[in-house]
Amino acid sequence: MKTLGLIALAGLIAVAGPGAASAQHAHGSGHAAHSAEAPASVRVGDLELSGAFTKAMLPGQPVGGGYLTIHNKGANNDRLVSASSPVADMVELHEMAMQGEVMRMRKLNDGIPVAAGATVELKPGGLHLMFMRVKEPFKAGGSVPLTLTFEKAGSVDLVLPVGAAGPAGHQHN
Ligand SMILES: [Cu+2]
Repeated sequence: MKTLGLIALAGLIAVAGPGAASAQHAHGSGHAAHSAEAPASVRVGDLELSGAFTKAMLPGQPVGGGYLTIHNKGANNDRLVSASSPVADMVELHEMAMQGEVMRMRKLNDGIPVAAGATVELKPGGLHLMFMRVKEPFKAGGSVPLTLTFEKAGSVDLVLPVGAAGPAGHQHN
């Protein structure tokens, strides 16, 4: 059930040229202090994807997180159903939440709903993409290709800039 990027290839990809990132989105998201280059926003169907980034990985760290904001500008509910990348064996959809005093993550087998009109933020400490069994650790200043597949909007290709490694907050279990 992969419709790899065909829709996106039809011209929906906003290539991230310098300055292509306009000020369409200025989320005041308090603590996500990453300093990667300003990401462009990408449109697929009714969805606008912006602020995508990942972080540098420490040597020996097998997994990496991916983050972005998804805004559904349409009248229909949609859902992020899967993600993939050539740099990882697989990319899972995860959620982090406090369980008592422990921050735990779990895999979201039913995907991530993006209701009509809603904005869903994948960010450190919350919903995120998890690159599993990454072949080569992400390095700051690099970039990571990613394909997202939505139930209705279809598939779209993104390139995530790699920011500096964050404080080690992301534990996998
Ligand atoms: Cu995770």
